[in-house]
Amino acid sequence: MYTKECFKLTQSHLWFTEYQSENLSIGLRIEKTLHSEQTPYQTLDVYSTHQYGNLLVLDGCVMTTDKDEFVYHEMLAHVPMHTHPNPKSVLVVGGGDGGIIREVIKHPSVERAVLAEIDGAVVEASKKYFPQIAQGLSDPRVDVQIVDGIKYVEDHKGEFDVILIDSTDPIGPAVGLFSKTFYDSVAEALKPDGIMAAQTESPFANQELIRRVYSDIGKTFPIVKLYLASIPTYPTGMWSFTMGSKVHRPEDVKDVRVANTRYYNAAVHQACLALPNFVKELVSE
Ligand code: SPD
Repeated sequence: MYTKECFKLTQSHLWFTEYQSENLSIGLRIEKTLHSEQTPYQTLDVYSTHQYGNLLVLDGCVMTTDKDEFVYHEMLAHVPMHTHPNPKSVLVVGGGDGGIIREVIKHPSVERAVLAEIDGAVVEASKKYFPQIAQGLSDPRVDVQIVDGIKYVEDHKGEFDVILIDSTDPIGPAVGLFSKTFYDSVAEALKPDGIMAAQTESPFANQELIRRVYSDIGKTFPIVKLYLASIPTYPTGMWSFTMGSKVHRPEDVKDVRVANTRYYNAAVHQACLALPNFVKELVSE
């Protein structure tokens, strides 16, 4: 509840603010700065916060927090991973914190999970400050490649059952990960019944991007689906993911194959595909 005490805190304490537009920002009160560096690709900051545990920030944008990371990582991974009947070979593009990899290797069918992350500093910071997120990176099935994900995808044709794109926001180094050219090469890197999914920002804040990405993925894949989850520390709290599939349909999933999840379950799998009318309008041709 907002009280006079809260107001005093806003005036006299240390806050991290993500400026999401000229009219909107989100703030988290900081205990202390744990790490700050300029990597070859972006600024990287780690803070400890009062409300959400440790917070990873890239180029001024919230990437993940200890307290709500499970929603994003489970939803980007498990909806497409369950849509595929037997995912053995998986590629994660971006996602250097390791959260998506942690979820992918919960699937017993997975024999090989490659992480293609451009910025090794994200991997190192995650191992140090987010050990519960990075824990899967040392699994013997996981191959961590510090490479340009776009190039990696171009160079590996027909190899993967599932490709997950855990990008930063569509500015700077991530712009190419939201392009039709990239989705075409993702389709080529997938096997004949492969599936891709990407994080595609907020239906309140990024409508043009969602429209374009949905249409581009729909031109490349016969099946395209947008689905939603609630992520408190991301702009507006309502977040979208877009899946492209060559054969399998997310609606046809009957069983959940992983038990240790905090957000995802069989009912959430179906429910996340149900779109509010204003989101439906965004993706209707
Ligand atoms: N504005 C938030 C966009 C988040 C994208 N990726 C987050 C990385 C977490 N693994």
